[in-house]
Amino acid sequence: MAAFPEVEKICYEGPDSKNPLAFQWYNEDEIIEGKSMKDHLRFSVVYWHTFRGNGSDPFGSATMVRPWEDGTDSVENAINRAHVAFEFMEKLGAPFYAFHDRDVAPEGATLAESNQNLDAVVAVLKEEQARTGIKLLWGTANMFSNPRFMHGASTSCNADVFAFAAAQVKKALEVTKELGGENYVFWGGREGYQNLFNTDMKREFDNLGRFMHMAVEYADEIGFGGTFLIEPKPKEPTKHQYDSDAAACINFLRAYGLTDRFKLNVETNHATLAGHTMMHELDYAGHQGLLGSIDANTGDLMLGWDTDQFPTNLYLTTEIMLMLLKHGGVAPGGTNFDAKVRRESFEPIDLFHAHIGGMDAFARGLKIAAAIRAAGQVDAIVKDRYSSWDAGIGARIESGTESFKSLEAYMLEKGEVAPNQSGRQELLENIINTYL
Ligand code: XLS
Ligand code: NI
Ligand code: NI
Repeated sequence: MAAFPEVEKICYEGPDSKNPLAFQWYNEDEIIEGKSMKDHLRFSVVYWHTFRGNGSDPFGSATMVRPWEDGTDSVENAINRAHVAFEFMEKLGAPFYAFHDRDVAPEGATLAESNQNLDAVVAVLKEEQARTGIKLLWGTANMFSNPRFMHGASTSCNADVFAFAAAQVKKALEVTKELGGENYVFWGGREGYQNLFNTDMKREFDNLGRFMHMAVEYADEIGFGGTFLIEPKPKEPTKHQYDSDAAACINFLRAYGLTDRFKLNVETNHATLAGHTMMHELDYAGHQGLLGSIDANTGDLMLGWDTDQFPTNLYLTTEIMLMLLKHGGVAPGGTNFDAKVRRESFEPIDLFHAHIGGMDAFARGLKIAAAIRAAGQVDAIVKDRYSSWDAGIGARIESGTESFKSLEAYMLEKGEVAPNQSGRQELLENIINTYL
């Protein structure tokens, strides 16, 4: 029985369409900068928010109406839900999805039972992937919900918890490989601290590094060749999370010798929680060659927490797409909607409205970004701004032939610097607005 009987396959109808169950901008075969929109964007649906989110918040209980749920935490219910998930993704036309181990299958009383439950559902996911052609963007292990992870997973003060986490990631890697997952994500939800008086930070970092090396070792052993991704987030649920932003993650990867196997999965709401823009985080990860994938969502200016709203702001999606195009695209990562419908949007149809809006906002951002790049106005202003480095003293400094001594001699002779030029910020902002 169909879970969404009133919804047909969502199609592209163009900007003039008034049909809320159609795309106005996402035209998957349209070619932009030599590549289809589908390949540029690589949209992915998340299992946790979309199929497990129940609308509860710290102040109130579940609101979501999900008629296919039987109210139990059984494997049978999980299998039925997997069919619903694929019906949804197929109708939406999303080429990828992502999940945590505990999203798709119930945790059992023991690790062995949890693994068995997972295997039962993974068999169904595999069939559904084969039936629909939908692929796994990434797998991950939930090492933050169960109370055993109260002090962290690989950074726990309890060595047994490290061992449990290792066993859980081992299984999650096997499952990700079995399903042809293209990446594997670590979001260190509780890898951080609440208080430094009780924390041996150095030991926790060393154990985090050790854990990541074990993951790489095991991936090699089973032949999982996907990219490992660390997802930066500064806080929530911990007060300070070790993977706080792109720069902190990259420093960790360098310090522990992991940059050849790891990249970053950058999320908008996490960037803003860290006091950065998404554009900043993408440019930072990108210029370090470590931009792996994005979690597409947005926060709320009035709420200082991870609200994980669907992205609809064209200015934001334009900035993101400018960065993705600049840094060579997002593949083998994707645009993963780590976003949830509001608890007041409790009907199943709202899941379609949310994803259609997010996909259209990104498709439009892609077109706008490509138009800005094609016109070349912005690039020309940036190029001109740095032109002092293209010849003369700038070129000599960059080629490595100058020193403090030679620069002193140059400046003593010249007496004062060449006059500065305007940064043209307002002009650039005006130019961007002409494309929106
Ligand atoms: C939570 C994170 C999480 C990761 C996957 O804030 O965004 O959903 O994406 O563990
Ligand atoms: Ni998040
Ligand atoms: Ni995320």
